[in-house]
Amino acid sequence: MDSPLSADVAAARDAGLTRVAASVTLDELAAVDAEVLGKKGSLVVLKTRLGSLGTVDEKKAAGQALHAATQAVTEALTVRREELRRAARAAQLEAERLDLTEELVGPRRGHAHLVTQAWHRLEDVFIGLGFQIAEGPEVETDFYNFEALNMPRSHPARSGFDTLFTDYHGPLAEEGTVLLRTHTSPVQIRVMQTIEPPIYMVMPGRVFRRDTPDATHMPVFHQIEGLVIDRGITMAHLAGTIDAFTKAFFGGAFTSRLRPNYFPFTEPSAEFDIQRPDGSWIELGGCGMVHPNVLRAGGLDPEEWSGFAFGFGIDRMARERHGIDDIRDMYSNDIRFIEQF
Ligand code: FA5
Repeated sequence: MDSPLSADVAAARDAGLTRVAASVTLDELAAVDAEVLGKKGSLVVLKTRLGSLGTVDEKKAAGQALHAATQAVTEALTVRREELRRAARAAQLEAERLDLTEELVGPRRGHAHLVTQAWHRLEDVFIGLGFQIAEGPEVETDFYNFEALNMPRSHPARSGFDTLFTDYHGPLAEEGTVLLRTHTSPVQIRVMQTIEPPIYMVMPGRVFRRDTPDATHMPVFHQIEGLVIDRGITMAHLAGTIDAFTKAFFGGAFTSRLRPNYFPFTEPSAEFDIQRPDGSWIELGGCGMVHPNVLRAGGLDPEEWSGFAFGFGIDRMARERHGIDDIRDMYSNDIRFIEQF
């Protein structure tokens, strides 16, 4: 098939295919479709020349070539049309996409207060040491805050806790017996009353004292209480736990020590200090072996169970960790100070 018509068919086909491939919009492609395959299209008009060919074989061969060329261009158009449609859809989706990250560049977002951060970190560290978390009420009764902790009414240690009493009295409690808890130790009793030993629990929370604010005191502050009750628990377990905690919370360069002290609810009792890398010591809280009277108040037999407890100030720990001089600055509401942490 090497008549001039065949050459024209091949040329029209190749030109058509080239233009299909070069089209970058659906409109352009529709124009190519019309110009090659439309009524007066470059391939269609060639049909009119078939009649002028000499032999039947020539006509047949040219007709087949024309058909094949038309098919090739039609297929190329179909493939390219689909490609362009897909690209147009993608472009539209991109243009209509909602930018959900917009908020991030809008108003500045806040973050947890440094005492809340310390609270959460303490929980994480103790969970890592195998403890569970419990919480108790902020409004307590005299029984849980004092009596059950081996501080009966006349006990002189009560005066160490400058207590804020509520004026509630009624069917549930006598006048002067409902108070804002002065420490988290009452939660020890609540835990012992509800959970069967062995107990490995920490109890963070807010506490209240009639303390005048100064560089190391606030009237509203936070403590975290620890209670371990099991068989055969000794002072060595307490010292080991406090040291493991100190290193986990403050870092490996810190160490801890216990200094003899007195608390009515533990015997023996100790104050626990940590040593900074520069060698200086600071006091963080109290601890000791749970007093038998306290175990009994919690419903446990001191012959069977023993344990240790500790309680320290979260605000003081946050202050220490961040090297803040005055604890009052943490509650000053000065955003320039607070946002540093
Ligand atoms: C107690 O409150 C005992 N319940 C701790 C305890 C628990 C001892 C279990 C034994 C067994 P203390 O009054 O020392 O003890 O307070 C503990 C810690 O709370 C202090 O070391 C200090 O870190 C913090 N703290 C006490 N008063 C304030 C205050 N006004 N402002 C900020 N932190 C305080």
